[in-house]
Amino acid sequence: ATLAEVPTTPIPGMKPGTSGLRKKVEVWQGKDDTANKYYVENFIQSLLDTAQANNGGEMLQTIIVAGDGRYFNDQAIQIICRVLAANGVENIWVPQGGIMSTPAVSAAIRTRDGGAAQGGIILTASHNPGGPGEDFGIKYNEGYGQPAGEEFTDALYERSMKISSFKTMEGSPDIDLNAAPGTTFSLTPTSTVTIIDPFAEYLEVLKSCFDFDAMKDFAKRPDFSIVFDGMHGAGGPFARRILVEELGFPKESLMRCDPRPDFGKCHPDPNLTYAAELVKKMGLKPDGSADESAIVEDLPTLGAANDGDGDRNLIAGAGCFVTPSDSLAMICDNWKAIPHFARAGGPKGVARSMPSSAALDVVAEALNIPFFSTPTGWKFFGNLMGSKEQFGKRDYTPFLCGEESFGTGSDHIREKDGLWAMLAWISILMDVNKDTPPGQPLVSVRDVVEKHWEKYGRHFYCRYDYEAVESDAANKMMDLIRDQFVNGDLSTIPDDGSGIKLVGAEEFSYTDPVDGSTTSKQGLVLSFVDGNGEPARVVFRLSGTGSAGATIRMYLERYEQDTSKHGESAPVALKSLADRAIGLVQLVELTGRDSPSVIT
Ligand code: VG1
Ligand code: CO
Repeated sequence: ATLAEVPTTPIPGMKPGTSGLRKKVEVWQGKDDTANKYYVENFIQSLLDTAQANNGGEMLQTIIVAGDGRYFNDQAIQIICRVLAANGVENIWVPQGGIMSTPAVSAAIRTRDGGAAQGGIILTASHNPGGPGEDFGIKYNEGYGQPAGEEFTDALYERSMKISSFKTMEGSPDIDLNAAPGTTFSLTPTSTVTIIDPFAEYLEVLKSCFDFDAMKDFAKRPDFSIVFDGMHGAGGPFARRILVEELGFPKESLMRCDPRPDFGKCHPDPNLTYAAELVKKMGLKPDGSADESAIVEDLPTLGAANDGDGDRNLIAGAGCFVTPSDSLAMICDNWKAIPHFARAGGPKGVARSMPSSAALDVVAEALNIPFFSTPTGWKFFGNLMGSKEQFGKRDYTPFLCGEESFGTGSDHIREKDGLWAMLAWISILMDVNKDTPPGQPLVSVRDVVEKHWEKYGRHFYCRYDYEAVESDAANKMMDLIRDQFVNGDLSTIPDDGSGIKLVGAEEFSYTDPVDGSTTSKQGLVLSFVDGNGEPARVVFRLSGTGSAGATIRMYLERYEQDTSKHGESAPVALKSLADRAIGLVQLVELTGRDSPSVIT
């Protein structure tokens, strides 16, 4: 093999979005356009140049390269290893099989034996479908395991527009991704690829969060059962390793836990629409309400699903879907059930993304915990969790955070963590059942949820997604909201007879309390008062994870104190608010869409 410096030209459009750069797989393969021949090489060289500049001009010594197993995963790993080696990266860690969930990569960057890595290159388009014609993506995590922030990704993009060559090892044979952990391959006299065990560090950090021995005992109860849907993504093998091999749940508890390059032709997004089979198994109708014909005693006690890269979670109990915003609030309120929090006397900081519901806010207030509302995307939680570790400032750990988009996690790593959320719920069930004798019915997920609403009130919540909208039309709608509501006069808006009144409008921007950086245009927030005088809110945002066209997200939320009304299904309870907002922003007129692609 020879080290080569290959001339190339900048490829436009390499601007990472909410979470990495996502494009159609043919773009990455360079198949769609001859100008894209070296797409992966260009991107990785730009990434390395940026990381090197950030590292005081020194090339990073240790980098982990892993993916969620989607189509093109294995070839991309080979290409990337050659570019890393040619650039002088000394240690390259690749998991056996090439597959690792995003949370597991974050754990390995932080804590791997023999010196933490300085970065991780994660090959994933997360919840987007995979396979020919579908998406592939790459994201970069820095030395504390956290997703690279906007300063980094902006610099990467700048670099990609100037690049004139990349380095690679020509004629270097492929490494054997299936070799045993510990196997090494020398790509140059100074660069080595080491195959690593994908599970080791992740399992350790989970053990530091939860009481595995107690969970093992609880798993033996004949009246407690779980089901886990891996959606053929990277989370599956981790579920097998942890739920079955460590905790002793029967292997029949797992569904779709074998990773497949095309996710079995499914959309690996754990929501009510795409996890339909699990939703049905949990005795739920597609809108998340209980299916009255299901026999509760026959249903699993707890069900969960992960997305393609294992960082998202859907949580459901028998006949009870838990919205992600509620789940976050309930984990917070039940902090005593989770050893990681209990050891410290509770979380020292909590956060949610702005579009997530205010369910967490009221718990944080009751418990008197510092609370933050951040822009969408996990990178914004990173600074808060690393406040002490990275910046030497006030410590907010143990930290709890989450997003309405089925993301939940803590400071045990720097990513959201699908399996962590499931273990958190197992821990909650263990705690509320510590006095339930064998033979007596268990306190259920539904009981926990209803009691929580009784205590704090219910924040009805759901999200409408309008996928593949024409970009111009989507932008026009956002501009209309800015002109007419954020900058306009709300007192002149005519009533529509619904009793729902628009009382405020703003565009969300964020100043990071740790490093002072600001991020603007993070969502348009419409505040309402409903017919009963209770607050309601609708947020509009454009997605930053798509690979074509625009996706409009409309987030709906309404607070209800009255316990007798808590039983209603969320989409029904929010229908008139949705109609009011859609009318105000002229969504149908501007986009031509009279219904959303997905409601979750
Ligand atoms: C979406 C979600 C956001 C999440 C991001 C990455 O972003 O809304 O909350 O952090 O996906 O999740 P957007 O910009 O499309 O709304 V993952 O699991 O796809 O990395
Ligand atoms: Co994901």
